[in-house]
Amino acid sequence: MTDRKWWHSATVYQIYPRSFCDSNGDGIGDLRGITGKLEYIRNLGIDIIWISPMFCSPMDDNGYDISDYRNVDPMFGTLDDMKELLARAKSLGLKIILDLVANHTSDEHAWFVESRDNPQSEKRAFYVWRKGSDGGAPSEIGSVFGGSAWQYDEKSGEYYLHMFSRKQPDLDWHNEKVRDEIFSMMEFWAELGVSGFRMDVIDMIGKQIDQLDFGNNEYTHRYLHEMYERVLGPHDMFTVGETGGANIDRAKLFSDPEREELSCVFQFETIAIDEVPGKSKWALAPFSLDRFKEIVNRWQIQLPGEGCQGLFWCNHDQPRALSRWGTEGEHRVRCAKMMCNLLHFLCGIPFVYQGEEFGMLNGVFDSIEDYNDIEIINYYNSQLEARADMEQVMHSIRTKGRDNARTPMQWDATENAGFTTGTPWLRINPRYREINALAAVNDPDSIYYHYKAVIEYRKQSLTVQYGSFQLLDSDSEVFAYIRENEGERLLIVCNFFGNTPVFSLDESIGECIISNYPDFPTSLSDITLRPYESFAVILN
Ligand code: TEU
Ligand code: CA
Repeated sequence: MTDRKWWHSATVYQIYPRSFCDSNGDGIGDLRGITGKLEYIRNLGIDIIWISPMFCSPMDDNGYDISDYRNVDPMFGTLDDMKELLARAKSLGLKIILDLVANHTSDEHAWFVESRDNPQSEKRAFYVWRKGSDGGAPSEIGSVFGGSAWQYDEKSGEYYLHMFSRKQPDLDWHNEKVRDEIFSMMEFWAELGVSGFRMDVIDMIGKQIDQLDFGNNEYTHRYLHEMYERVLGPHDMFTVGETGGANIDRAKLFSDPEREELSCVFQFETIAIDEVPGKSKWALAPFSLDRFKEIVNRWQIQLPGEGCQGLFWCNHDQPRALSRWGTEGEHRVRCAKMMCNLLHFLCGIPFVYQGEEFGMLNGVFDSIEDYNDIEIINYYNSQLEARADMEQVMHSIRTKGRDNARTPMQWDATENAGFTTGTPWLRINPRYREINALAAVNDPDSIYYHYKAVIEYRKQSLTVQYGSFQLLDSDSEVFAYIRENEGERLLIVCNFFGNTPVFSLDESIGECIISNYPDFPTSLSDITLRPYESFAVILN
């Protein structure tokens, strides 16, 4: 068993501040709004809250373009509001982690302004500037948000690199001064009581752009280890790396405790299931449970011990999993509980994205004007220009667009779902009168209480935290597995769809843990599962 750490029993809750709770009626969520809801999150059994960027930002990418790392954007409040949030969280026993967006800054960050306006300054080398090649960009690298990753600057006649929007210039991590600045900024937040970081596209920091090497290299690991020695280790921080490009071997390099880099990483293999391989996220492919099982199985078997992963169904970049791979229909509640079981009994650190705990669904938007996300808008415009089939484009956006997850949190059945007294910045899901936090808290049979029970179970179960994993060979519509630790064996069975497949195991049931139906099976031999049925039991 790996050395125990304070976060091994934890479940993390992700807050997208813009959409969480608005305290002053301007239609945008803010820090005071969060502070007022900390108790709700604590009651769910959560240990750690990850707050998506609330730093000063021109909001080109909703805060993932930071212009001042050491202050709060006025849209979200003040630094004092943040201190109050941290104090309140501490009194409730909640740890707060922030989003470290340090692959790039905003082009309005003072470093970049100086870098651009004064090519002689030290700040020039904070970013990646290159001369053009014959009449064009230095190379043909594309930005994640479409178009070239190079932006021409009239004044100096050079190009700067931006892997994301043109308002998100990439920092040059090979420059020691850049690393010093970032580490000292992290220290600033550590001293204010922050317990760790979620690290945005952290697998890209070591990139060597002239070699077309995007960061899958020794530099990335060297800089993370340096960060560990300087900040993370001394403060015993919990960290999760967004490492979209990582396979299992790389995930080990990032999260092997002995290497002293990150606590855990997010893998993106599962969320790429419903896209055509090698194409963009917008090229839709059907979900395959077999493929999903294969991926989860591989990661569950190979990673633990030498590494650790953050487990998630949803975040602010992905559509709501319940809409995406589950159901919005009559079995919505059952399905959400099944998906909760599937994920939360796995080995890793589970993450819950705001609203997931009571079954929030994808946003509902009428036309392109209703959307806000830069990735969606850029995609739409590029397709319009390319004279693509716009029906198909809108279908992709409705299915995969990031705004699906960014609609305001549905707190109650009052106007604007209790999110704001003003006009919400993004359209609220029309089903908020039925699907909201208050209704869930008032219903003992709700998704919320199912999550709470599973989260509490994990906290005291070494089998869930550290046990081995064995995928059972079951019907292709069933995801069933066993976790085992020191003689204790947990069986988790998930009927992933609305059909009634048969499940059978030559074992007998000991203690019943949780089910999404009012009863448990009495034996495991040839049981016909009910739609979306899922249970966890201890085997004799
Ligand atoms: O996302 C990184 C990333 O790879 C995304 O481009 C992701 O693939 C995409 O959103 C899927 O649609 C992080 C943040 O989570 C995201 O919100 C930011 O826009 C991005 O970095 C740039 O900071
Ligand atoms: Ca507000």
